[in-house]
Amino acid sequence: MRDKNDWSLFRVVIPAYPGINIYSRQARKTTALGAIMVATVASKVWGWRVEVIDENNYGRGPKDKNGLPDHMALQKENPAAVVGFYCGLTSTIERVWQLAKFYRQQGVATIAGGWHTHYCPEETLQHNIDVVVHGDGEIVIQQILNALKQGDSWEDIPGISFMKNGQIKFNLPEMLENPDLNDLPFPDFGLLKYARMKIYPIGRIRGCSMNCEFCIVKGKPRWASTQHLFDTVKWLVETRRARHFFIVDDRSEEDPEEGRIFPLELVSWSKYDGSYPCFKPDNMSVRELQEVAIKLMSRFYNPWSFIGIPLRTISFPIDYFIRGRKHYWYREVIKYGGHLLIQRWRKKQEKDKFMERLEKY
Ligand code: B12
Ligand code: SF4
Repeated sequence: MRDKNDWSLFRVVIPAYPGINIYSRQARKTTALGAIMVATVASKVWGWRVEVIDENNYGRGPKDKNGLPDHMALQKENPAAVVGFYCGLTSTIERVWQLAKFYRQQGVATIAGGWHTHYCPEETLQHNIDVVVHGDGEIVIQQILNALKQGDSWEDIPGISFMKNGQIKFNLPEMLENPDLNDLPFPDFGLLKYARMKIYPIGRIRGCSMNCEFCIVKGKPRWASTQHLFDTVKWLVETRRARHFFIVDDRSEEDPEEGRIFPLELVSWSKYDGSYPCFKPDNMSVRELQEVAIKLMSRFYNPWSFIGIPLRTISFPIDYFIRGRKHYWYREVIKYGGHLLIQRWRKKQEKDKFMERLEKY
């Protein structure tokens, strides 16, 4: 059997945002699902090791003088034979070009995928990128890696652009969209290196039927089953103790059959005990749906805090002054106060006939 170290490394890079923005803090706890999906599928190709570097979520790895990942050090530590760039956001493209130049100088093959490159293959290929992937990358990445390993030509790989004899070549997009999203593997966030994962991006629906002229998102709407999404969540909870999820879907309405995803986006999985629905079934009334929000809030604002108030008041001076510990005794007051407010809100809602009128309408 061949030594594992003979296997080539495919590094997927999620480029840094150009500056601090409102997503910067969240980005340090999450990552880009598209890059992880491509890496997950690539990691199942024999002969390839895979890692993902998310420049926006990069804690302990080697850094350059600007505080960004030091790719020279990364190459010394673990040389990549192929690097793939996530190009979903135009704002990060200049960073991709900068990195592609560096990797090209190192003799590394470069691949780019994502909405920006899909629309601008020519521009991308002029910036040290060897191949542009159009559309979903899961199927085509296996073909590209196999071709690179065996030294085969890319002529027969569908849905990619590349340069040949100074001319751009565009292969017809036979597989721009994955035929069945239920076939996709669960995203493997374990491939992410030097990152801290708190919020797990997951998705069920791709494409959009609305065709707004200003929008980059195109393609026939397609979706995995809600069961597939739940299975993904379950697997992430069981394997990675995931607690918080972010559903990246643009338009959940695209799937009329399985209904709209309701509060899963807002609820931490640890609080979910199966006693309320995460999907709005057709037979659920608006009032029942409204009750879901109350149930959720009741997890935090509960009547038991009433007992906690005197207990915390007694233990506070001991903990704070003697044991020198921080003590949030006032939380119990907030929890109980919140509980009283929820009760008032519930009573008000019970009298409110608007919901029934809305239902009839
Ligand atoms: C979730 C999301 C976010 C999240 C996370 C972003 C992230 N990096 O994942 C957050 C909330 C942070 C976000 C922020 C922003 N977003 Co946003 N976001 C999305 C959204 C809705 C889904 C992305 C997603 O996860 N899709 C699911 C995955 C599986 O698909 P994918 O990413 O396309 O990846 C597949 C392929 O593209 C390809 N692929 C991708 N990378 C690679 C790499 C390789 C090597 C290969 C082979 C293939 C490949 O294969 C993947 C798997 O099939 C998209 C819309 C959309 N539907 O794509 C907008 C979208 C990407 N966002 C957009 C924008 C504009 C922004 C903001 C700039 C908004 C703003 N004004 O603040 C900010 C970015 C801030 C910044 N600093 O630049 C635009 C991008 C347009 C553009 N040309 O830049 C989009 C397309 C929305 C739109 N309707 O126009 N966004
Ligand atoms: S994703 Fe939103 S903005 Fe883009 S085409 Fe669909 S509905 Fe329009």
